[in-house]
Amino acid sequence: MALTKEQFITEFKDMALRLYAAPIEDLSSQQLYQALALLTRSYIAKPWADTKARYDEEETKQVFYFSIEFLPGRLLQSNLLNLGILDEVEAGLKELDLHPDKIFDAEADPGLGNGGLGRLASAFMDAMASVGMAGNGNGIRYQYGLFKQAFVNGYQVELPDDWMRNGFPWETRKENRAVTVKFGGWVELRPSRGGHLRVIYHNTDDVLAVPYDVAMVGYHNGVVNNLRLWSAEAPIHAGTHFSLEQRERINQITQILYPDDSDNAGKELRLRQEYFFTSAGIQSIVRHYRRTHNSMAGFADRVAIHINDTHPAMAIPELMRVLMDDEHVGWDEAWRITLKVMSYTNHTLLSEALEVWPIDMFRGLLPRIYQIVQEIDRRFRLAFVPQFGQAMIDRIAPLGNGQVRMAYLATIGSHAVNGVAPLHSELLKKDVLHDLFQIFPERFNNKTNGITPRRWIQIGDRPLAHLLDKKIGTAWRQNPLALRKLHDFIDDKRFLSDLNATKAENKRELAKYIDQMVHVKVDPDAIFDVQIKRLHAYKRQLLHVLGILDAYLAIKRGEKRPKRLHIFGAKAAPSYVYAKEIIKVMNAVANMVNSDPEVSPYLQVVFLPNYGVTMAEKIIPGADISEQISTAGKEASGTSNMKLMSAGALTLATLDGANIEIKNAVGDDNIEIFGLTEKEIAGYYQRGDYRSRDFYEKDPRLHAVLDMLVNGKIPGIETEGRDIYNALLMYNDEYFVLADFESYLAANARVDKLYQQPQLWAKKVLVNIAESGRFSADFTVQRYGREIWHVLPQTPEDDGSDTEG
Ligand code: GPQ
Repeated sequence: MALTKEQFITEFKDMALRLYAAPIEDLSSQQLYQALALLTRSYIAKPWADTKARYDEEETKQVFYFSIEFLPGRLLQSNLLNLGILDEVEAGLKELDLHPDKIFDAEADPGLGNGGLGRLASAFMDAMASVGMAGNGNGIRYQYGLFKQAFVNGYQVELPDDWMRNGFPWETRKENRAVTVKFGGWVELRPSRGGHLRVIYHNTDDVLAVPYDVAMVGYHNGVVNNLRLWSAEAPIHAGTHFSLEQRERINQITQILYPDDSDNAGKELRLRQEYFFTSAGIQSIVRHYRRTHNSMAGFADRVAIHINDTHPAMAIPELMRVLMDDEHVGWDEAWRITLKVMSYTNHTLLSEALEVWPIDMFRGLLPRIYQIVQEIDRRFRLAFVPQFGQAMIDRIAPLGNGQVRMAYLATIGSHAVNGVAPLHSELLKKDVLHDLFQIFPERFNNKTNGITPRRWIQIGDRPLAHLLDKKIGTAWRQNPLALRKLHDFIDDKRFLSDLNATKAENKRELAKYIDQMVHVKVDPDAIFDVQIKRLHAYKRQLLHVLGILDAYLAIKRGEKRPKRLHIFGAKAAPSYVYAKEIIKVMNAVANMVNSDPEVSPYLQVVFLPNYGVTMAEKIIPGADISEQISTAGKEASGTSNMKLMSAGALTLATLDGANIEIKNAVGDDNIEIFGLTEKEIAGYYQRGDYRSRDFYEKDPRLHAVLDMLVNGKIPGIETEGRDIYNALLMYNDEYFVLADFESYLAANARVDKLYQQPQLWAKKVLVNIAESGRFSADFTVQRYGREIWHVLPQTPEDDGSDTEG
């Protein structure tokens, strides 16, 4: 859109006055933010309405991305950027003597997700709008987002995230689009005159699902898509009254986000949440379709529904229910439509994350849905037992062991199933969904994850963005593959030193931020070594900590090393005891290292509390090293690996998830790989001959480091140190930390050496940035659009996906 600085100033002052009856000089940063957000929203309104009208008019096939998590990050800057008015607005604010950053910092970060899965959903929303795809989100409007993390005496403490305290200016309540979701009760099936069944519900608990829509603004293209978040409210029936307790129970459904990342706790409220937003989404999609069509026959040509992991897998039986019970479509036709509409992404191989629900709970809460799942199960068995045998079908039918098995249901009810990086997609076929792959090989495919460079470079890393503009022009902002032009300058010494200078500037900024956050003065000349992700045993923050302890001991012995600053950000699920013990140890190690005057000139450690999208924007630009050190075969993809690469950090990694794609993209010389491969680890499992203690006994450095966990050298970790020591030595180190220790240290030594050669280092930085464009989510959603959702022509353009399996 077009907006001059002068226009903006007038309109902004005007908006502030209308809202607060005061001149801008009298307003707080929060008030200025609200005024600016509402003004921005007013710019979005027209293209938002126009986009919707156009989709309806042109009968565009629409994608609905169902996800129990979304992590959009702050929206003000990104909306201004995508509208194309960020520069004008910032210039205007400055002319008014206001500080844009202070205003941007007043925005709450909607933490409606845990980690990678939720962030991916939001990256896809941004990408779909930006490539002009008709893509809608469907999720939950949690009143409280992911807990805020604080450290008290080094222990994680969880505080409520009251993110809507000041309201959420980006949402629009659409009470005219509310639908009713039914729970519990019992179901009566009665044959009716038309020959179809009439389904009568008795004694149900009804919940009103009210949608709140959030605009998803496309980059410089006038497209504005919709993210629909559902909130639970008591229905308004004439003659029905709800007690406070009943209202409380209803409100609970959308009150809190479950804080478990990759873990299924089997709680009934969670099942309620899943059905709530899934049913609301399906009902509203069908209702909208039926406003302009007399039958459901063409539904699958207009609608694609994608389920982000299995949390929304009830979309399959729910769509069947609506098609049969409300629209009177017969089973076979309903199943044909459902299969064509539905597709599913799996995000993990970890068995504890695969959702299963006890049949009793499921049936009690969703009697009609359970009936339909039973029928899916019956027909599946009928169709495939003859060819594949009872034993195999028993293993993979939707119902078994007294449970509803959501990953199997999702695979059986979708026309496409994908993993999120080639290794992950291969392992799905080999292990977790092996039997289903035998039956439906054509459904399985890979779609490597992606990120949005608009947020991570254009907004998050302005110094780099400007340097790139100067050197290769601005085409990369529209098409990140244009970053490959950087290769032309691999021997341009001036440019290489500019790259280093830009990183140095970012590191000084990050050092200031660290000082503000945790009051530690860090040396901006150190190597900034970053590990930012959820705390989980398989991600092996512990391996990183053991590496730090080894460096500590070496420095104590008098060894000189290039200075390193280790930066951590990580939340642990509140119920995940082992992860929280690791957090305590990380904080204790940080304290010990930073307060030791012999050590701190060479080594510093900071653990920034409350890591999230907004903090990531501050950390990533200042990173020299990206630690991606999961046990091979455990990290489905990872996405912080892609973000850090695009900021020019060198990846220190195992051959896991999308690290392998990064290696293929940059070449072996521009990444540091170490550790066991997935095959080698599978070999240990098969033979059953992994003995962690052997590594402890053979390697004196490892021995010394592990002993530190229990010999009192690290103050305050008596219990935690002992538990971790035992997990590694008495319980045989489930995640192969000890097996990878030596090669991890060797890789770190190579990094130290490389960093001594600034020009060589800068070349590696250059190659990483140059090759990061292929990981843009724009390309990822286009591949989904062509190959799964069928909303784009089949002909692939050059999207950089030359390494994809
Ligand atoms: N992931 Cl199953 C989550 O963030 N939460 C989950 O519940 C599950 C997976 C992650 C996964 O661990 C990462 O490797 C992926 O990069 C990410 O999903 C997005 O696919």
